[in-house]
Amino acid sequence: MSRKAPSEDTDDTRLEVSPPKDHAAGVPAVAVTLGKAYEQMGVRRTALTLLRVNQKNGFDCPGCAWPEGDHRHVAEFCENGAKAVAEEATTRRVTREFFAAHPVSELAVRSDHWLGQQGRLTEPMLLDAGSDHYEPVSWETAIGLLADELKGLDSPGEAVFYTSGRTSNEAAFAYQLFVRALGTNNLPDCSNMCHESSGSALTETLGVGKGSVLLEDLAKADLIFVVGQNPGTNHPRMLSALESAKRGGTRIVAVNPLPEAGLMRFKNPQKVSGVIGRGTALADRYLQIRLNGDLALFQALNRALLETGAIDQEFIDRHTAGFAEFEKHVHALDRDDVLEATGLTEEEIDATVSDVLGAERIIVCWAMGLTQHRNSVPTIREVVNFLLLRGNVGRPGAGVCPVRGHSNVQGDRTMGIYEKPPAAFLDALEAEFGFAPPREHGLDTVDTIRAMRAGEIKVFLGMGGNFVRATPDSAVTEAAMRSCRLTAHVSTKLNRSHTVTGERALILPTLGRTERDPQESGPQFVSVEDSMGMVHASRGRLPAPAPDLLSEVSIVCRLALATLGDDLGWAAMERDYDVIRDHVSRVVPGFADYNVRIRESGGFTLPHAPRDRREFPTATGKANLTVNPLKVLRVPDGRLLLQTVRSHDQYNTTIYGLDDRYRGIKAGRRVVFVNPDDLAALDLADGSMVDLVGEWPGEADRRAPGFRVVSYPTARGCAAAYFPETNVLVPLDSTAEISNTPTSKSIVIRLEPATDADLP
Ligand SMILES: Nc1nc2c(c(=O)[nH]1)N[C@H]1C(S)=C(S)[C@@H](COP(=O)(O)OP(=O)(O)OC[C@H]3O[C@@H](n4cnc5c(=O)[nH]c(N)nc54)[C@H](O)[C@@H]3O)O[C@H]1N2
Ligand SMILES: Nc1nc2c(c(=O)[nH]1)N[C@H]1C(S)=C(S)[C@@H](COP(=O)(O)OP(=O)(O)OC[C@H]3O[C@@H](n4cnc5c(=O)[nH]c(N)nc54)[C@H](O)[C@@H]3O)O[C@H]1N2
Ligand SMILES: [Mo]
Repeated sequence: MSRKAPSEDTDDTRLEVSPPKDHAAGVPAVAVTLGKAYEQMGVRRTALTLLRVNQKNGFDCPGCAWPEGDHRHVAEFCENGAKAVAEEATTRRVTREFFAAHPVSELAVRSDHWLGQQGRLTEPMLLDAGSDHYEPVSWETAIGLLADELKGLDSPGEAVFYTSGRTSNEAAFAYQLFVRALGTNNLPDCSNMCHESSGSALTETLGVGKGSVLLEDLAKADLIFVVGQNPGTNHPRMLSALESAKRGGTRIVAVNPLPEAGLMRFKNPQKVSGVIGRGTALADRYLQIRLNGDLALFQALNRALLETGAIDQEFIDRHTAGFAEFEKHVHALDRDDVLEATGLTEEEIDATVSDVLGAERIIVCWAMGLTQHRNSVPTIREVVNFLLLRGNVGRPGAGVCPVRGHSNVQGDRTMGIYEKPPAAFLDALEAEFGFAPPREHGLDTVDTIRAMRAGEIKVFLGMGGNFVRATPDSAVTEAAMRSCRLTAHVSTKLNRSHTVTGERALILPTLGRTERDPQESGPQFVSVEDSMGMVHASRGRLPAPAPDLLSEVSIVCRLALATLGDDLGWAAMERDYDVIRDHVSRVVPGFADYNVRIRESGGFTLPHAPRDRREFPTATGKANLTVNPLKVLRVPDGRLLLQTVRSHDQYNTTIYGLDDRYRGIKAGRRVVFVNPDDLAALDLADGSMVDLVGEWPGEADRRAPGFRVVSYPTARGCAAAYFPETNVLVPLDSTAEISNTPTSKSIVIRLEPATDADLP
């Protein structure tokens, strides 16, 4: 029954490069969607599955966290959402025979693409000490073994519990409860590598670490900034929202070193006009900023607003703190520094000021282009300053819009997946469950790797995700992971983290979003929170891909029971997820009557004090204007600043295919995009083969070998290449101030002639 997976890794010798596209979506996107889906699922299953994505009675798309509107199209899916679904609903299977045929030493050298293409994991597997093969074990054995390791620790802090952002609210709540009942806050998550900088900046300045706009606000805005984000690939449904906003007269400013196709022009595949017309020109203004130039840009806009007096003084007086210091600092901003940092001209900045002056209501959207730099937190604080100056927080059509990545990464945080839980959350947990949760902060993602490297971590458990591949400094991280006694992963698909293991390793296969989840009390559903604080139910319809799979909730509850006994009622939580939701309703603010409201069509919106009432639960009780010194990031002569991005054919470390259609790349991933003037200055030809060599003071160079140079219209001095192949170049200690997020978007590199172009 299995559709055949590719038998060999595709190498990059067939790589084709053509000019980048100037628009996104439209007919090719639909064709690609259906093609990918048929390839993985066949025709009948494709129809059954894709028609259920994001429908009110269906499952939440595992693609991204962009919200669903009220008027859903029959097929509210996008090309990349469909790829995410097809990847999960594939009919290919990884069985015990597969593991018997493929030793771990062989799997370890396969590509990420090949590993992911083998299909769904079907039964628990154990890699015993000294063995080169995973072997099947019963759930009881697997969970018992993990529980015994946890019980045998000298202290619970010797274990870490990672979460990726697909985990449902119910599973996440049970998971963090288990971890805290065990006695640690070691709950690193993918957010630490993603929007942590947004959370840090927004909590400090507005009092809530989440976005302050709802979907309907986009259409009400006069001006929307899309900064450091590639929605055509990573949040395609956002393009429909931007398109309809534009039809209502909203202007859009795109700020990006790359002229991303989706930002420039969009053909809506859900509309006839999108299929036959030229589509909508999205960005009214495109600012080709240098990497890391955003703090300078927003500070320059702020200075212009102060100078022209075009600020909302009443809002500032009533609702903000820190204006005097902020004003003084911004007046001293050096114009030359701004031009150097941004790479923009005075005219471009002045024209953007005019856009701002002409706009009553403004929204700023952003993603990884703002969050993964050393100064990301100050940069996002400056964006908040910009919005506060004209009272653009807490009224319709205005606000902050960090566009979240994983489909439930925001919900996981709300449920308590956080290594630095606020005291109020722990108090509520204590009141509900009657144990004293640990108060000491736990380890985030980067600190987890450091602790592993220091030999302080014995057990690693991953709730989804692909820890060794998503994290920075691959060589360092892999060695760190191997120092553990036991590494275990709750996963749907095979990935690199199953091959870089501790002394022993477990694979705990689990159900996905798209699948039915029957428990003793009947069929269960789960719930998720999108990027705009909407909570809604998700019901899978497909049968389990194998008889032996457990849900994430079941795995957590059984592990907790085996480790801690049943004082907290794990068996009841597993039997009926309503029991978990009842606990949540008493612990997490905004979830009163969870079980009733989650059953209402479309779910419910969580409260957000700044958005709803212009109340700011910060240390000062007001929205904080902040002082953010500009330090121009100067790269030494002959070096480039590299950003690591997603292609159109991947979901983080999951590689769907080897094309990046909008950027003109076919059949290969080892490419580095460089501005033609930089190529000339470096005396390098388009198409030549190079190694990317990373430089970090005081440490040996890091090398990613064998990349093809692609002459590309990116900003001067800046390069781009895909992750995870380039994670080897991101130094573990190169992290953002305050948020500790790896600086995946600013890495100093030089290009050297390839040492061995045949390397992987
Ligand atoms: N299909 C698909 N969808 C996804 C994902 C996926 O991998 N595939 N991943 C999901 C996840 S977890 C996340 S977090 C999101 C990620 O969504 P994005 O943030 O859109 O993803 P990236 O590919 O990292 O793109 C970063 C963008 O920021 C720009 N940029 C980089 N540095 C700077 C800078 O200094 N300034 C400015 N102004 N721009 C900059 C880059 O040119 C690029 O356009 O997408 C989510 N959705
Ligand atoms: N250089 C560089 N590194 C980066 C980034 C970057 O821009 N540049 N981006 C960072 C960002 S924004 C993020 S969010 C992280 C992502 O880090 P992760 O979330 O750790 O990585 P993913 O690739 O999304 O994880 C994919 C795996 O999740 C498992 N999985 C999929 N669905 C489910 C499910 O429903 N349940 C369970 N239990 N498992 C499931 C599958 O086994 C799959 O192999 O990577 C970060 N790393
Ligand atoms: Mo992310």
